[in-house]
Amino acid sequence: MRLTALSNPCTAAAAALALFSCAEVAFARPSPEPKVPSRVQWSRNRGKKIARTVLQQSLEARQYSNTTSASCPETKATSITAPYENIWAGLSDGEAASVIAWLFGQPALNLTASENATAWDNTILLVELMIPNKTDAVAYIDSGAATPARYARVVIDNRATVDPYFQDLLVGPLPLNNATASYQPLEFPLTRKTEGKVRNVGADDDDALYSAWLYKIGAEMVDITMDLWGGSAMGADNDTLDIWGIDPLWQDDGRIIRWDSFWNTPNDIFDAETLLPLGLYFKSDVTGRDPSQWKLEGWLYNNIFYNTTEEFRAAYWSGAVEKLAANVDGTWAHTDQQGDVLPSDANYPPTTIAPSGSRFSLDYERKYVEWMDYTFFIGFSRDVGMTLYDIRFKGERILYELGLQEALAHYAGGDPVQSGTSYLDSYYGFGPYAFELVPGYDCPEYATYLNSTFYVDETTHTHLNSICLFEFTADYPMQRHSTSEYVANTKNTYFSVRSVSTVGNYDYMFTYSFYTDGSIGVEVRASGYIQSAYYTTGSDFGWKIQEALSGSMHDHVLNFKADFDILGTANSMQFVENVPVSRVFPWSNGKARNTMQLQRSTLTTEDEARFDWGVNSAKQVLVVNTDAPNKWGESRGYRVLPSFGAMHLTVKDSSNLVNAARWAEYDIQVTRQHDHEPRAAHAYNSQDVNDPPVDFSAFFNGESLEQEDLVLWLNVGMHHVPNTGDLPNTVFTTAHAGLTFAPNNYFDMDQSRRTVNMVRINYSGGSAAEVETFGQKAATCAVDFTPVEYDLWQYKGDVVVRKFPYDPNDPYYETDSIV
Ligand SMILES: *[C@@H]1O[C@H](CO)[C@@H](O)[C@H](O)[C@H]1NC(C)=O
Ligand SMILES: *[C@@H]1O[C@H](CO)[C@@H](O)[C@H](O)[C@H]1NC(C)=O
Ligand SMILES: *[C@@H]1O[C@H](CO)[C@@H](O)[C@H](O)[C@H]1NC(C)=O
Ligand SMILES: *[C@@H]1O[C@H](CO)[C@@H](O)[C@H](O)[C@H]1NC(C)=O
Ligand SMILES: *[C@@H]1O[C@H](CO)[C@@H](O)[C@H](O)[C@H]1NC(C)=O
Ligand SMILES: *[C@@H]1O[C@H](CO)[C@@H](O)[C@H](O)[C@H]1NC(C)=O
Ligand SMILES: *[C@@H]1O[C@H](CO)[C@@H](O)[C@H](O)[C@H]1NC(C)=O
Ligand SMILES: *[C@@H]1O[C@H](CO)[C@@H](O)[C@H](O)[C@H]1NC(C)=O
Ligand SMILES: *[C@@H]1O[C@H](CO)[C@@H](O)[C@H](O)[C@H]1NC(C)=O
Ligand SMILES: [Cu+2]
Repeated sequence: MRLTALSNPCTAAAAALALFSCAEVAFARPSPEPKVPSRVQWSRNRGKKIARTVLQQSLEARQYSNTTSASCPETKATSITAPYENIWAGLSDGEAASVIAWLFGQPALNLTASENATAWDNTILLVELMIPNKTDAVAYIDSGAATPARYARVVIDNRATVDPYFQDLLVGPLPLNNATASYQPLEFPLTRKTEGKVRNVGADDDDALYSAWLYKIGAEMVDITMDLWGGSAMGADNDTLDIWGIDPLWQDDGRIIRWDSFWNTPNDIFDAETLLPLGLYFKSDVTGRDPSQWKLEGWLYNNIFYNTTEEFRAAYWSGAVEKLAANVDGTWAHTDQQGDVLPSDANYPPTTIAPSGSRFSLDYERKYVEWMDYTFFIGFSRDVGMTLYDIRFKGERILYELGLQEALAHYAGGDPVQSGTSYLDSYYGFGPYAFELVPGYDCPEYATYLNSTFYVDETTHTHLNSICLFEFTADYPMQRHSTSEYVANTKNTYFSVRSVSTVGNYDYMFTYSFYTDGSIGVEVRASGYIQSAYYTTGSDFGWKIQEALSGSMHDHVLNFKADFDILGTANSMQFVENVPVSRVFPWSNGKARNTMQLQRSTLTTEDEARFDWGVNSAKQVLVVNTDAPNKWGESRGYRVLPSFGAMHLTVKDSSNLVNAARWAEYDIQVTRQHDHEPRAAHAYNSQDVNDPPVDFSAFFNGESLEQEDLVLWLNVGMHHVPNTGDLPNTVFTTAHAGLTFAPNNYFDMDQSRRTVNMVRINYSGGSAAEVETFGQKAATCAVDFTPVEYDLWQYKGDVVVRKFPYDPNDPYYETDSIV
């Protein structure tokens, strides 16, 4: 539906200045009624919420503009063909289906299809592409060797046993054929050599943990929960309370210990549960798979510990227990507009457009991007979501790989649940929660979108439009200079690729940006609901943000792998530090002058390769190729620097994590690249924190780092102490961290001089004498501005294709999220 223009802000003068015609500006408004899917089922599964649309809907393409006259060109990227295959792109539908069918044909795996499996059956948890070794990939890319052999990485959830475990398998080569196909333990990427196996301490989480334990305890306590909060948590349809607790579980002395607490549940669509703790905690020993052997080890309320349920109940009904206020859902926890509308805010705000259409190219299928002097490929995996590969500038590789490794949210608190929480989010995965983006909000409306795909329960799910790519012109120029005779100024137009993963309560936005000066940015922003604490232990662990609520302090630490290849793989790390000195110069009359100078050093081995940025931002960290001097004899390289929020974990030797997140201990860590050290962490490190599948500290074994293939493991994050401004949600403005990689003597001069989107204006005596625009073209299209709300009716959620039995022609919609 299209309504008439409400106003036309374009004047002739504005049009001339903006270099595009404002001949037509059309405004549309949202359709009045929401389109509700025919039938929506809500169910809980593995702590996940599932919204499933049962009826088949057609997969019509996203429709953007609905133009009525000569409009601006298509803003989607121009389609091109990548120079070589995307060897990181993932399995095709057919490959995934063939691997699943083949695995079900292996009697030794004793597999049960997920839809029929109980907690005592073996199932397939993951089937995805095994990322090829760099050695093979580089031989293919650079030397024309054959494409690396394709294998599937498979994770089996072995639960048909009293000692359940996950196992990583390598299956291949692809395409599978009965004569050559095999599976083997996938052990080489792990530091722990136990055939890719790690125990599963959550094997009964979906089932027995609730039915035979937590709900049973909730039922035993129902007299008290009804009295305190008028609700129950016992698996009943009318429960208004929930029970959950620490992650990872305590793993001391061979025991598996949980601490859980009661939470109020929201009474509407808003996901506010993590804002509604109720302050009652209980401890249980859940070692082993027989719930009849599990033991309740005590209750905690108002900082008083009770050894048994009887003891707590007796104290409670004797009136000895002070009844504390409850945290209850309300508009304070809702993100919809509230409060007085801001002045003029009902008018549409400024927005950006792409009047010349797309200025970049994409191989949509291979996920290969060309923008200005840059090219790169996009890969996508369950554990970490989007990863960029073979990032080049003017054909020279800068980075072989750039991507997230793990994200930690380490809480602390006076209660055992906050104190025991240290989420290692790749356990849940960034891929499965990289939801569809919202055009005009998450990314400019003119962005180009790609889908991403992940495996779950013998299906592949596709997040539609979950990666966006767009150019953006910054609100500040790349360069400027004024004199009394001229002013010179250059636009700062950059290119970004972005995805957002909502892992439970938190939304992480990941953005990689490319600038015309040759610099590359990595940014993370966090929004969504905080996980809060019941306010009983005072101010040591957070601000009081509601009557009974503490903004629970926590560190977010996110690790990125940056595998630099500066003019080849042989690279070195140099430091150049500004240091204060007292120095005598030939011209200083024998007197020392208090000044400063540069102190240069080189990182020689992995023994010194775990460090922090240092005080006063005085130290420059450079990745250089000392065999590749520029024409002045300086080594060409890139500087690595924090742009915001460089940090490491505050907690030392975390009781929660032990060896599971050694990568979080320093700001920056450098290793020699090895095919057997592809990732700093493993999705199941939380399952055995003392002896995790990947103990990052084992990567450091004294190897030389001079003119070797180097990998930088870089931490950014936030020391997050949520305050009232985090209610109802944390905002992206301050929950923000990032890194910049900037050319350092890499080029002979600033590369941004190549753009024509610059101007020089000579002036004198009150008038301009020359306006030099370097051959820029004026855009003269009609701006057909269709506000984003109209198109948002195209939002769909995930598309699912069943793989076993393989049913490629009957996709359906289903979207999962974590509670
Ligand atoms: C798009 O434009 C066409 C032709 O002008 C019109 O028939 C149609 O109703 C418009 N669609 C929407 C959704 O506005
Ligand atoms: C699940 O079990 C049912 C009933 O035995 C069977 O018909 C179905 O094929 C099974 N599903 C799969 C994917 O094997
Ligand atoms: C195979 O799994 C079933 C459960 O699906 C289990 O009962 C049986 O013991 C397992 N067989 C072997 C040999 O482990
Ligand atoms: C491979 O083996 C399976 C199971 O034995 C059989 O069903 C299939 O037809 C075989 N495929 C080929 C190509 O021989
Ligand atoms: C749930 O329903 C049962 C049975 O109707 C009732 O006894 C109980 O009080 C209800 N619980 C809550 C929390 O309303
Ligand atoms: C609770 O257990 C602790 C440690 O076992 C013990 O010292 C204490 O006396 C017990 N308290 C009560 C009230 O039984
Ligand atoms: C995303 O998936 C949808 C549905 O399968 C498809 O129509 C669309 O072309 C895909 N988009 C891209 C960019 O491949
Ligand atoms: C990849 O590298 C690892 C470690 O060096 C090696 O064990 C493995 O065989 C390699 N994979 C392939 C397909 O060559
Ligand atoms: C403008 O300034 C540039 C740089 O000084 C000079 O080369 C050019 O001749 C000037 N043009 C005019 C019209 O004065
Ligand atoms: Cu936070």
